[in-house]
Amino acid sequence: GEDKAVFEIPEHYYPDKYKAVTTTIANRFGDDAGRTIPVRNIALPNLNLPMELPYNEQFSLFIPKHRTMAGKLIDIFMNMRDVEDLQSVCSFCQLRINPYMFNYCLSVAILHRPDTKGINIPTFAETFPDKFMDPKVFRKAREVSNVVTSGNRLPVTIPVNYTASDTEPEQRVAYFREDIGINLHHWHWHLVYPFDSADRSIVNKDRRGELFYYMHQQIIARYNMERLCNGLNRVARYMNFREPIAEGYFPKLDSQVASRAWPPRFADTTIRDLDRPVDQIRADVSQLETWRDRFIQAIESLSITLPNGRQVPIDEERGIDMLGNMMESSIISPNRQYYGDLHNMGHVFISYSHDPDHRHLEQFGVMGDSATAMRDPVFYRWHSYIDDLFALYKYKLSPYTDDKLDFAGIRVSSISLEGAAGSNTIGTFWELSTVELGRGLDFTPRGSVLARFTHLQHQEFNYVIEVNNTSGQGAMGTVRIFMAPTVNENGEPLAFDEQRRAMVELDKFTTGLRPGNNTIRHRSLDSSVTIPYERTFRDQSARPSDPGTPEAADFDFCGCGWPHHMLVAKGTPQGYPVVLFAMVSNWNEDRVEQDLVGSCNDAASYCGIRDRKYPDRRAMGFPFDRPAPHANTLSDFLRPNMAVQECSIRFTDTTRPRQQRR
Ligand code: CUO
Repeated sequence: GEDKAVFEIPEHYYPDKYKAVTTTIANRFGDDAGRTIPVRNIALPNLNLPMELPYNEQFSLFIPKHRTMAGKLIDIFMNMRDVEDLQSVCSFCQLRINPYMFNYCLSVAILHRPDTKGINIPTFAETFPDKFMDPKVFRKAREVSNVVTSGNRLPVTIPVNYTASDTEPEQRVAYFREDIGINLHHWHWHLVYPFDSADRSIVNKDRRGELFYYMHQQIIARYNMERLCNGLNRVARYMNFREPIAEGYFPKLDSQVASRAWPPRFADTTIRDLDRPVDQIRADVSQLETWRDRFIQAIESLSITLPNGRQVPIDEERGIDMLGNMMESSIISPNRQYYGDLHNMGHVFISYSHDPDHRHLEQFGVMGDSATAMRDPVFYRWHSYIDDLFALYKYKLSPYTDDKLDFAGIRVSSISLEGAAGSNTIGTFWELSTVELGRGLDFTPRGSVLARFTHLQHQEFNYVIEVNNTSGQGAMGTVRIFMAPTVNENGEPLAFDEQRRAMVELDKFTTGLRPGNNTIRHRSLDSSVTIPYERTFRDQSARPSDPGTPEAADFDFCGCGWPHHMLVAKGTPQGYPVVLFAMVSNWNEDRVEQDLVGSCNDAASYCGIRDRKYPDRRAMGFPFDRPAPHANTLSDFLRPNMAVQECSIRFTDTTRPRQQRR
């Protein structure tokens, strides 16, 4: 049953304009009240800075001013003595602080305070569904909830392909860009890895800069495979900031908070110098170029200039991590003054290209918000370029030597796939699922309002790996599974260097190896990259029943993770050729000594583990993160502890309702 609680808020917490209606507000919620919780009356901290952002405006993590305000609010939330004080300050903030910023900062605080680990953060798609779907849905939802009582409501259907027609070639991959789960993952990732806070420990997480590089590199690899499946070229880097951006994007999203439509970007828009006093942004395009040149200079010279002018060498151990922090950038950049804020400001320039001087009083486009950025084709062009800059560094490293790649005495004789679509074939199709909209509507429906949407799905499968352990004793190995396209846009085989950069991580797990032959069977569902559908969408029916238990806490943190329904690319009706790769590396060289009890670690590949070290000592993307100039093809690269298998992804153009799938 519904157990709604009412918070009894000290009267002076209400903003003046609400004072008269305080009783009404109380009464309105009072109907449903199961119990009343008095909110502690505390000496309120100074909230002037975060209150500078108007209530009804958009909020962007990429805008330096917003970032500073959010950093301040996070610190306020982090510094509250206990949960009751936190609750008290929140009830004060709720009617005053911009809701997007409030939600973001509170979510960061809940994730990072030791005393809030069991507290549920409502899924973002529920809180702000307007960032994820066609606004028509909300009009329909209002009709439905006004007319029909909650038990009899039919779900509202979110249309497929509503942002562009087939005339736009980019529309062929809109199902990927506009996937709700993918956008939720990206929002969650940036929530777990904030750029800014006075509390450095929130930002300064183990290998955070490297994970920024790797997680986004993987997004590009995945998107490129998706494009190749759909007859599109791999994404073109956005590298000349003076040239127009060919792709337009018309998001067709409305902001319920700002009561505005998100602005579009027309085809062939060029970014321009920004002068928007309202956002306290004044920046020239040449600034981006200067930062870019300095970043490249650091890589060329393999040394970083510190604020005091000293040079520190970029060492192999920490290099990519430092570069990631410099690029993003976050407050742990080794020199933010000098290397600036290239990646974040790229988002800002692009998101304001339609109104760089605010003359039309427009807000930023979807590139300005981590919850919506992945919808826009230009996101991938920008991040391809970012990835190329990181790759410049990786090309500076010497190739892995045999002792890094080999695992003495361990031979992987084969890898294959078994599943419903036949051996070494993965079947894909459309699936129709349901998500709860109730919480995030700007009116208050009684009971639930469901929305149905269509997304890509695949048939589950098993990896079957045959490993021969000739060492004469038991061993522990790390199994690393990747998938890559085999041919380019013209059907020609990919050279090894292109193919290694196109490798998509599918899974990584530890396994014991008895002496002799071992058959390892591992389910696609258990991927270290993905989280299950139920967790992406916080399906309430799948939720551990007792809030406050460790399981419930994990459930809340673990919103970060690639959505499982997007584990593999769509494929083609004829069967899209891919190569599956498996390697077993020596666990003694991979392992990180730490206690994982009570931590959420099943999507660690792209998200890391809460409050722990990244659970793999190797470079992220190993063994494909470095070039191997001696290898012209993948087979040249193979060692006895690796195997490959040609596979195929076969797409069937049917839509199946979720429940009847298994
Ligand atoms: Cu995730 Cu550019 O970093 O969006």
